[in-house]
Amino acid sequence: MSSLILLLGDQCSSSVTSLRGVKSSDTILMAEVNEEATYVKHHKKKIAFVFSVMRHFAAELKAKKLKVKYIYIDDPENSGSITGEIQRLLKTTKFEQVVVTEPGEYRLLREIKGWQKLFGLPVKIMPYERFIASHKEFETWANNRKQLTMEFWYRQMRRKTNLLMDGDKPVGGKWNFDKQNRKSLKQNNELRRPLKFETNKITNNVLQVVSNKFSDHFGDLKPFWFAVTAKQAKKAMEHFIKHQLPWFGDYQDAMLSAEPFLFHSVISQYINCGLLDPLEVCQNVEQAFVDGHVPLNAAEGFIRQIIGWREYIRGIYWHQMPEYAKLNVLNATRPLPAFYWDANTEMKCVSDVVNMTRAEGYSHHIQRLMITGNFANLAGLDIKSVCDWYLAVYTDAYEWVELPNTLGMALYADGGIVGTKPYISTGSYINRMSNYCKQCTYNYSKRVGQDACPFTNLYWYYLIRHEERFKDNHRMTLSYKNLSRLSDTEKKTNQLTGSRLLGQSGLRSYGYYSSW
Ligand code: FAD
Ligand code: DLZ
Ligand code: SF4
Repeated sequence: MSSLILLLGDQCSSSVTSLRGVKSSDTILMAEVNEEATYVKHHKKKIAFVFSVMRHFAAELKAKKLKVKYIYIDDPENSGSITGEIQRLLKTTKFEQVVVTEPGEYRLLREIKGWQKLFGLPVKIMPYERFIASHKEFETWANNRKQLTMEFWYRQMRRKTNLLMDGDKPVGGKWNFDKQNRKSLKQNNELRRPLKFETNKITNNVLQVVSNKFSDHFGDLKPFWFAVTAKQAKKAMEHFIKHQLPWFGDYQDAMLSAEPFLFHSVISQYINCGLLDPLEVCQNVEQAFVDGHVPLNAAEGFIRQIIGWREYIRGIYWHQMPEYAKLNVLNATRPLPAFYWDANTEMKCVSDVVNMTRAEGYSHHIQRLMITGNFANLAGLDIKSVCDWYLAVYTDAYEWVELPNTLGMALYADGGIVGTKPYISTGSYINRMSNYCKQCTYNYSKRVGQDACPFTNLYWYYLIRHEERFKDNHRMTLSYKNLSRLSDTEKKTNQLTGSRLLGQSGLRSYGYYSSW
């Protein structure tokens, strides 16, 4: 007898565990379903990307003479859910067992755990092995410590992978070269862009169906230029290593108006859906350093993002779920303003990031963290709405990676599990790292008054209203020392300006500072 192997949209890799030992008598089920495309209303480009990757991968499996049952989103019989599609197949074909590699999201794992009973068949859940560390390895590391500091996890991963190691010492004598990685960019620096691909017939069909079926979702569908096969994704990675990686470290935190990509790799969507292997990417980056093509600060900085941050974030998700998703230690409840969708705000930094997010389903890390995330945290926006926004709008977003980054890193709603202090800043930081402020009606250096910058103003009120929680945090000593210089009258004026600014941000009707 044979197995029904379910392959999810973010498992499009021939090394995925559920395909190990696949027999010609097995059936591989791949299904485009409404439930996965709409549990948050994903960006049109993300749906098109996932469907196109799925269709291309199904074709590769068929070319290997494997039996693939592929369900299209516009199939009139489509039940709309993964569970429904398995049930439909079980009605017509007998299988000995269902095999699936563990999914990346808790909600789906919970559903899968109910299948054995529902289908009356053994369900084998295989581990997802395209990470460097297993769940057990992270658990063991996390259970032994009070503070889950990424830097220490990263060192463990460096030792494990032997990347940029010289025996048991880090190459260059230091684990981390981040201090060199904070340069700002001028508009006239020569910028390299990610490798773009022409669409083929398969992708054009997907674009048509997504345009018809998901027209009310956020985001522009075209131009669509993503890699949709492992071969193309490899080319995109090689292009990045050759043309952008040498400057990745230097300009990692820089932001430029209308320039979403700068020297970033734009490969997270490829890694997350299975087209690229994270360890192989890092090995290629290390080789570029060994060959003298890229400096150490760039290679180390990039490798840290993947074997450090990416692995750490995934570890935190599975270590903390399901309680993690409900955390809201700062009681942030203000509704998400409309400008997160329509970019209609005077804040140039925010409108620029929302516009590029709409156009590309992408913005880079510092834009996610220090623009849209920073504002959400400072303004006390509702945690779930903000997390759902991030999950919907980025082509690389899956809950395992989106949630700890948003709820934990950007919003501090987990009370310091991911970050020991909130990632907040005034407009001065944004001005230093970008060219947004020069084009803005607000003045980044002004805390109060007619042209006060919302970031600069709200930063101080954030310190005031969360004083009890943060005043003894040694990483915030300087901020609280500065706050102590403000008189009560100055604090009051700060609040009045803040009320007006929140009003301009579309938040006035939800209450003034006094309601915090
Ligand atoms: P680069 O800047 O070129 O970095 C290289 C790679 O490192 C990325 O491709 C990615 O695989 C990895 N990486 C870097 N930082 C992180 C991180 N903090 N967590 C996990 N991986 C990381 N990343 C996602 O993949 N999906 C998400 O849904 C997501 N949501 C985020 C939400 C917020 C609020 C924040 C602050 C960050 C989020 N990130 C997310 C992390 C990071 O912003 C993206 O991985 C990165 O911007 C992707 O662009 P890139 O491929 O050009 O990355
Ligand atoms: C993201 C996504 C989308 C948009 N559509 C599908 C789909 O139709 N079928 C499918 O198998 N997977 C899809 N995915 C990826 C899943 O949402 C992903 O597997 C889960 O979120 C677990 O990470
Ligand atoms: Fe953003 Fe303030 Fe700068 Fe305007 S002045 S771009 S709102 S940081």
